[in-house]
Amino acid sequence: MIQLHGIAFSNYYNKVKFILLEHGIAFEEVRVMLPIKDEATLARSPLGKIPFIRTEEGDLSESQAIAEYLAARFPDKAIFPADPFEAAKVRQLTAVLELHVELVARELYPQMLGGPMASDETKVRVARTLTRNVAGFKRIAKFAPYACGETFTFADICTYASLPLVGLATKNVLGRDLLHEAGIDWKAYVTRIEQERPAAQRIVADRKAEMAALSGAAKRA
Ligand SMILES: N[C@@H](CCC(=O)N[C@@H](CS)C(=O)NCC(=O)O)C(=O)O
Repeated sequence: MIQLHGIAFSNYYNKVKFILLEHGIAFEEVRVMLPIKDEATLARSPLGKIPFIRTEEGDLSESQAIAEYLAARFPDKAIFPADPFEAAKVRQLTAVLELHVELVARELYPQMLGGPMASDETKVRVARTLTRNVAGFKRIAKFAPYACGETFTFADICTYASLPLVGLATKNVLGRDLLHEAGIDWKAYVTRIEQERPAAQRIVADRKAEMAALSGAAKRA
């Protein structure tokens, strides 16, 4: 059985978990905390990042590589649309979101999570880049009501996993929700996905349980 390694508050971990749950692919979770420093785990995830999976054939990291592997291994699950152009548009939206929006906002996460404050220079640079890139994302994200249109697709799994962090981080660290300012009602989108997808409900419940466990452990320390 596929083992999913990582922790339930990671957006990329939850992206892969969402795929597995949504498509009824059997898996088990193995909790791996960050930071990853031991060589044995680094041999399995070369940059020390979660998620990574263990398969019968070996280990695999990088959530998009994992998604592509699952799609190829379980073709009957239709993880991507059958139409080549539609599938490519789903991948395009995901790449724009993850590489040009989420990865840029990621510079704000340390401060949001109670770590080091972002410098003024970082805040200005992130705000400028994100403003441009969120506008680009908005040009292709339809929210009608799903990310790529009328049908729930893989793009929604990625958008659900990553978009809220961008809204929260920009609001928390920059004092401005750059998604909201761009006209993206990400909270309504998240509510819709959680209302209708049992996989999303499980992800929220597991994330809350993990946060509660971590905050309990921090108080006891
Ligand atoms: N491109 C990677 C990103 C994964 C990633 O950045 N994971 C974070 C947690 S959300 C992580 O492991 N951070 C620890 C680190 O970078 O050292 C993927 O898609 O899997």
